Amino acid sequence: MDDLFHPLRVEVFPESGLIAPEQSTNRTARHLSDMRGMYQDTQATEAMIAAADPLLYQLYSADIPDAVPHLLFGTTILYPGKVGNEYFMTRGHYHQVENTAEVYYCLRGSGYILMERRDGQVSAHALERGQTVYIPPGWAHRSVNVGDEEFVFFYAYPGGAGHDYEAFDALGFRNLVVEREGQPAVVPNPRFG
Ligand code: PAN
Ligand code: ZN
Repeated sequence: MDDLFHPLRVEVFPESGLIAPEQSTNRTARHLSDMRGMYQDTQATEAMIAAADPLLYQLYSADIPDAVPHLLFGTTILYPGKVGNEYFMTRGHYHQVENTAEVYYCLRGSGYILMERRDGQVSAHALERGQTVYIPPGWAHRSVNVGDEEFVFFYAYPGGAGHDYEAFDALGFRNLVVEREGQPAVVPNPRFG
């Protein structure tokens, strides 16, 4: 029963993104093989999967009921690297309950948060330690690590929001973050023609 849930305090380590105690958290790991077809360079994707199938990111979530009226929170640790010229990134999603927002607070490293709406509006914000992005309701979001160390951020969003990943199966996000002359650049996704 949700109303039997007790107040909880955990420790969030900003360098590692780990949350203690371990029994109060859940961990999810995503490898490149979980993201087939999401990077433009499918040859590089397959070669990297065959060689080592790198771990792209991990997600720690506090063990809180995923239901209204709770607030879910945790950390994402996105490792540095690229597939072809595209930086390591999360899958990205809309919340299934569109009327739900989210906050990301950067603890370490540097990245980009790509956002877009179903009507085609797009947004891209660089995010560094100490900076926060607000993801309004209705905006899909994907994070990208453009640095050479882990990109770590704390997130919080309403319980029961759910995740819609399928919206990006066909074409991906409208913007990509690629390396151009040694610098990150936000460019239009050519799959949108
Ligand atoms: C975050 C993301 C997390 C991983 O907790 O779920 O960064 O990204 P994907 O879920 O897109 O793989 C969040 O936005 N939750 O709603
Ligand atoms: Zn989200």
